[in-house]
Amino acid sequence: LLDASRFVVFITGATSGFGEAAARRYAAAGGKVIATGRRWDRLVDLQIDLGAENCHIIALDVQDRAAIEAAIADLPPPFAGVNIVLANAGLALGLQPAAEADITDWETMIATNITGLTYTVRALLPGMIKRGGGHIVTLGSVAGDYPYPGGSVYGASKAFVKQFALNLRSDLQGKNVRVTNIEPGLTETEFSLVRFKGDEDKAAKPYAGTKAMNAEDIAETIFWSTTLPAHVNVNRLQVMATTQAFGPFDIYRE
Ligand code: NDP
Ligand code: 8X3
Repeated sequence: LLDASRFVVFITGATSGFGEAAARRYAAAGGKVIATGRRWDRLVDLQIDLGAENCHIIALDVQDRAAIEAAIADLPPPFAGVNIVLANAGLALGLQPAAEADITDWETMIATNITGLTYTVRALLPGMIKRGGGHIVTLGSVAGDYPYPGGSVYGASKAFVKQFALNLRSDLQGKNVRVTNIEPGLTETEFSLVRFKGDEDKAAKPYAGTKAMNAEDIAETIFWSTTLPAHVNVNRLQVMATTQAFGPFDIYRE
């Protein structure tokens, strides 16, 4: 396995859920973490927990390409040699049928999950190649593999992430840069609270009476995929709670 104390990990969406849990996991293994997100207070708390020598924080909205590029150009020496990118920042908004969905929700999901993710990867890739290699981990979803009612743009954005990750592998042939798309199912984070815009009752329903995965489960999966020997590349990894499986096709009847 690779020595995680040599990892320098750039994480988008480190203020909550998978991104925060991954920051803690990598730091616990001796890696250096660049934690980013919009909520500065949370980044400060994370840095206090992990120590400034292990965790560099940057307030960043992934929709802002200039801010991403500036942040990456300005990384202090111990954090400048990024060799793992965790392109994780993302969200679902709403669960209405397509014809009733809020178009601005669609715009935000596209701007974050698709455009922001491509900005992040594009900005970090040349340096990583120049330094001799690394690993890009993208956060897809089972929603990018299987359709579900109300999942229109969210699921499509995650299908984009999956195909983007696979296409990256083609372009990175011979460059020593691995690419992994992690595709989780039901996981209890702030994801549902964001999807239902702060409505705690609605947000709790997907997890009620069942055992979902938690952020640490996915952080461990991410971490594991990056510690595998350098000649091994996990292309895609679908991870579900044991309690989550598949339903029948929906047949319309008169
Ligand atoms: P959380 O809501 O707990 O965390 C989302 C993170 O994304 C936050 O840190 C948030 O930070 C960040 N984020 C959102 N918008 C932006 C933005 N414009 N710029 C920068 N950061 C942003 O959710 P999860 O941890 O569950 O989700 C992480 C990823 O995993 C997402 O891409 C999600 O789609 C995906 N996923 C989640 C699943 C689940 O069931 N939980 C399952 C499959 C995939 P801040 O608001 O501070 O900017
Ligand atoms: C998050 C999982 O099923 O709510 O990507 O879309 S789901």
